[in-house]
Amino acid sequence: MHRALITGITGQDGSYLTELLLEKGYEVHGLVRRTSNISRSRIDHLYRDPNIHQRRLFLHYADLDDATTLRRTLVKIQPTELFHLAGQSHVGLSFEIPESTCEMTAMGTLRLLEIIRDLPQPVRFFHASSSEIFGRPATSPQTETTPVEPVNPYGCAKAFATQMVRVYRQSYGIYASNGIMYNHESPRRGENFVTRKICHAAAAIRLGHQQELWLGDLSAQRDWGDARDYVRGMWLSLQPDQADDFLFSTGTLHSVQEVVEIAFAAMDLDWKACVKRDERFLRPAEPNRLVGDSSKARKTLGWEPQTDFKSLIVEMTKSDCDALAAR
Ligand code: NDP
Ligand code: GDR
Repeated sequence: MHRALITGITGQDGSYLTELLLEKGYEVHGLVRRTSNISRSRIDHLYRDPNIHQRRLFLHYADLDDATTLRRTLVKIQPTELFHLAGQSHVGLSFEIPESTCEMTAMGTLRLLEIIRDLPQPVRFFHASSSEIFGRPATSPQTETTPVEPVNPYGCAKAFATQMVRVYRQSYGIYASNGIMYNHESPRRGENFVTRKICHAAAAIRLGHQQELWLGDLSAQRDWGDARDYVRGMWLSLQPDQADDFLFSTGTLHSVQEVVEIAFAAMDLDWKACVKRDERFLRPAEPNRLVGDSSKARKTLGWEPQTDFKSLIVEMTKSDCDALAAR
């Protein structure tokens, strides 16, 4: 019996990973934190399905800074695989709230590793690391061995967590793997990440709900992939006999302006008439040329991204348009 525990189950990746694991016959447990709003829109369709919720999908309250509850939950569930995806995931915001970002993303990961170290039964641990650990790398594309040099609080927290996963693997023989993930998007992406912000705005402008879109640096570039490809990579990362680190990327850079051009064209709009620059969305430091070489994951795990950049942005824009039109 495969039993998975997912931290961050209500997030973009957590929701797709849950669907993938249920398809594969897993019993899935997810950690959720208490919030004033109980709507968990990305997993509501699973939660409302009586054949799934409380039969094959179970939710448990726990916050990443509550070691006692984390320990109790892990001891009770006895998962065979633990996917650790929870954390403050917005890079720009990490400049505003560096302490809580590090508390959750860095210390939260260490807390889980410490609990796993004491568990009587073995569990395979996956950590969602990030290309942000590389910051402004001297070489492009990056690989699993590129030196770590983060340029923002989020990247520092992920770098700490990534290295701790390696330390626990090497020192205690724990099965703990890092997936070094480059940007990945979907119609379920949070609305304050740039791709979703643009796709949502293009749809809202088309439908007359909004007139303008305010953005920061249009020339910023990222290696953008599809979240559904990347959660498959997360699962694949825990299948080899030995734990290891794997980098997941498409290997291609695109600019924020290209996202704008594709999304606005999908809605038959002239982006130059609608997009304005807003200094508030500029960051104190930007990473440089974050583009990954995922040869190791492709060769060792047989991982292959299946969606191209343009189709992804068009899908996201149309999905927002349909959702807005249905309101
Ligand atoms: P999201 O922001 O969509 O989801 C984050 C999840 O973490 C949510 O379920 C959130 O819960 C939960 N969470 C946040 N803080 C806490 C806390 N204190 N205690 C318990 N749960 C908490 O992120 P993604 O799904 O996009 O990303 C998943 C992981 O992968 C993150 O760690 C992210 O940093 C990392 N990553 C993502 C990449 C991407 O491009 N998407 C690329 C590289 C790494 P709630 O719903 O209550 O807010
Ligand atoms: P990123 O994603 O910081 O790469 O982190 P985001 O979509 O926030 O920014 C990408 C690039 O777009 C520029 N940008 C803007 N960004 C936002 N959010 N809003 C704007 O208005 C805007 N205008 C321009 C940014 O400056 C940046 O250069 C994501 C997250 O999922 C992390 O959790 C993950 O680790 C990394 O990807 C890999």
